[in-house]
Amino acid sequence: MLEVIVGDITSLAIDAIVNAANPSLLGGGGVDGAIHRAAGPGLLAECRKLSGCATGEAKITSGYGLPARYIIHTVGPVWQGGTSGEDDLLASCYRRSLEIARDHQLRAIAFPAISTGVYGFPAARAAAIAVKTVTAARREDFEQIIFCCFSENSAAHHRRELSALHENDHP
Ligand code: AR6
Repeated sequence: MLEVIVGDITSLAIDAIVNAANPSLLGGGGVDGAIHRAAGPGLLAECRKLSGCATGEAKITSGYGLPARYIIHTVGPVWQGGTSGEDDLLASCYRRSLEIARDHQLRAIAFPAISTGVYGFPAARAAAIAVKTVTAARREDFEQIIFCCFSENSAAHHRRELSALHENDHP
């Protein structure tokens, strides 16, 4: 089941939440800062052992103080105008996060709107990529995939993309 909600991803009791991290994996602002604050210092200690993460890739840690069991840290692209491979790198974040979740037999996962904050990716374009990529992945492996948006505006973009897909299914 694909769902769009508005809320704080750190509050979700779910198998895994995805973090929009940076290549150091050592914390930052936005959702990354919120996740590190809520998870506590054990998370930073584990992240230090991971040797960072490339853009478009993902790595998993335990959830520590979060209600989520695991955190999948992915690094979205910084928006540079759209001609530097940003679309493909963003799609890769969603794809790799789902692959890692599947490898760990996780059945429920929540994504934030990766790259659409500090990294400046246009929200509507990012939502189209997020919905298209998640829909194309092997969704039958999951019970629940949530787009956890931080604003109504972001949620509206995701809902619009989901309904456009359904209209294509049933013309
Ligand atoms: N729950 C859900 N979504 C959130 C939350 C939250 N608690 N907080 C913010 N968002 P951003 P990026 C939304 O900036 O653009 C960090 O410093 C936010 O409104 O968190 O990928 C990292 O360390 C936006 O829609 O991530 C990197 O340096 C979305 O999450 C850099 O920011 C992503 O915004 C990554 O930038």
